[in-house]
Amino acid sequence: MAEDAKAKGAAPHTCYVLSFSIIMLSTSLHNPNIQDKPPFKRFVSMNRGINNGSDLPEDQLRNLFDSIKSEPFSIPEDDGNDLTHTFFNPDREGWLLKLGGRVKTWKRRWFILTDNCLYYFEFTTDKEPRGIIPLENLSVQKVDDPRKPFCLELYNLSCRGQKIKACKTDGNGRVVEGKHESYRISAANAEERDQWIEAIRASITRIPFYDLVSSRKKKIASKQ
Ligand code: 4IP
Repeated sequence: MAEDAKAKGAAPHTCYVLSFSIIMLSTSLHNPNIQDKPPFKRFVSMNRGINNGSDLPEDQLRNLFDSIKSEPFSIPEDDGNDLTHTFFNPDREGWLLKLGGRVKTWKRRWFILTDNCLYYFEFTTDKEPRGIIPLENLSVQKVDDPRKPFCLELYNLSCRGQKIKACKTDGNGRVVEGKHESYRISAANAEERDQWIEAIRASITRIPFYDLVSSRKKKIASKQ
């Protein structure tokens, strides 16, 4: 679907952001616990300006919306588990404090670790995550922070100083790229911090699907 956008001339980062809004849409449309299904207009406003400041053609968004509505988005090679079930059987979930990317404010967020991603929500009952951090290529470590105790940090060892690939919803409900060079997160106590680190590490190393995708990407890159 995002490939379709790429074929139609959208920038790579547009496809990336669009992929996240597709995941969010699929979750809201097909999660049986969510009664209030987003209308097409809401999907349009979520994607406002994602194509280098302009909008993607409405008919393209309409096709995506209709297609996701008729069938939930699912990960190929996934053994039948579509994203409808993503949040029902997480590897770990709980409240954590997260430091902002540019503006350094600590926010209490409900984190869900599943499918090699960290999702965070404002409230446990929210239908859409506020942010999604794919853990592929990331590392996690314990870190001392002068402002908060029991911190851990997510970072990209090979690209220190560059932004981590992630997406979030901004104040206007639009999906935008994350602005973090690292994510600093504080747990309630040392035990919880260590359990989160362990769960995140296990998730990073466990999912063969991501290894498959990265080996495919390498193969394609080596052919170019
Ligand atoms: C915001 O600070 C929140 O901390 C955001 O967290 C954070 O986005 C913003 O980072 C930061 O500016 P204020 O609410 O005080 O403005 P949340 O989205 O959980 O509310 P992240 O990317 O951490 O989600 P920047 O990088 O957008 O400034």
